[in-house]
Amino acid sequence: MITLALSKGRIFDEIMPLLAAAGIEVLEDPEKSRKLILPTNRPDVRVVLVRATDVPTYVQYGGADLGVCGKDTLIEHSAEWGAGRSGLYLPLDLRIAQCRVSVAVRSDFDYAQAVKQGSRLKVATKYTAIARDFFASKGVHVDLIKLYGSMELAPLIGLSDAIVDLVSTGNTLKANHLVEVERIMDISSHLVVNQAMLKLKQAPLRRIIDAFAGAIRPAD
Ligand code: PRT
Ligand code: MG
Repeated sequence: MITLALSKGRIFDEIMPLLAAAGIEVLEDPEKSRKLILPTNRPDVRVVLVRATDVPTYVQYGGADLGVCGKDTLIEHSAEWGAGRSGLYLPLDLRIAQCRVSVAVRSDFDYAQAVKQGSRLKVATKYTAIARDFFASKGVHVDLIKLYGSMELAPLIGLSDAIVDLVSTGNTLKANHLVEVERIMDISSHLVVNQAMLKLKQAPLRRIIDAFAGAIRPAD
C-alpha cells in the first residue's frame, strides 16, 4: 500500500492533474466527505488528509510514504529538525500552489525609515525560521511574535510593526490596508518522500515520482 499525505484546499485541487498523470484518481471529494482516508481508483494507493503543516511530520514518521507541501512548511519543519536529519527526500518542485513570502506593514508605517534608523522591529509571523534568517541577513533587529493565523490583523491592532506572511494575489493585504515592502522568497509546493520507504517500496514510488516529473507544468 502506498499512502500519500495531502492537505485540503489549494494543494489538493492543484495536485489532481499530476495524480491523473500517474493514473491515480481520488474517489471522494474531501470538501464533501468527512473521511480522513480517501480511497483511489488504485487498490494499492490511498490518500490521507492532514493539516498542511503536518505533512512533513506524517512523511517523516512513515505515517505516509510521500506527501505534498509548500516550501514554506518544509523550511519551518527543517528548522525544527535540522536539515538532513528528518529522513525526508525532496525529489521534485511540483510548481503548484505558488506564492511568495513577504514582509508587509500598515500603509502608514515608514518601513524604510525604521530599517535605516536601526529601530527594533516587532514582527508577527507563523514563519519564524524564515523571518529570523531574513532579518538576520539584513542586520535588522527584530522581536518575533509567533502566530498561527490571521497575521494580517497584528499590525492593525498594534501587536506588531510588520508581518511576514504568504502573499499570492495581494488581495488580503489590500483589504486590510497593508502594503508589501519586501519579497523574501518565492514559494511552491514540493513532493516529499520518506527515504526509508523509498528503499522498501522503490518500484511503485519511483513510478509515481516519474509520472509527476513528466507532468509538471513548465516555468512561465
Ligand atoms: O489553513 P491552515 O491553517 O489549515 O493551513 P495552511 O494555511 O498551512 O494551509 P493552506 O492549505 O492554506 O496552504 C497550504 C500551502 O499553500 C501553503 O503552505 C503555501 O505553500 C501554499 N499557498 C499558496 C498559500 C497561498 N498561496 C496563500 N495565498 N497559502 C496561504 N495563502 C494565504 C495567504 O497567507 C493569505 O492570507 O491566503 C491568503 C490569501 O492570499 P492573497 O494574497 O491571494 O489574498
Ligand atoms: Mg491557510
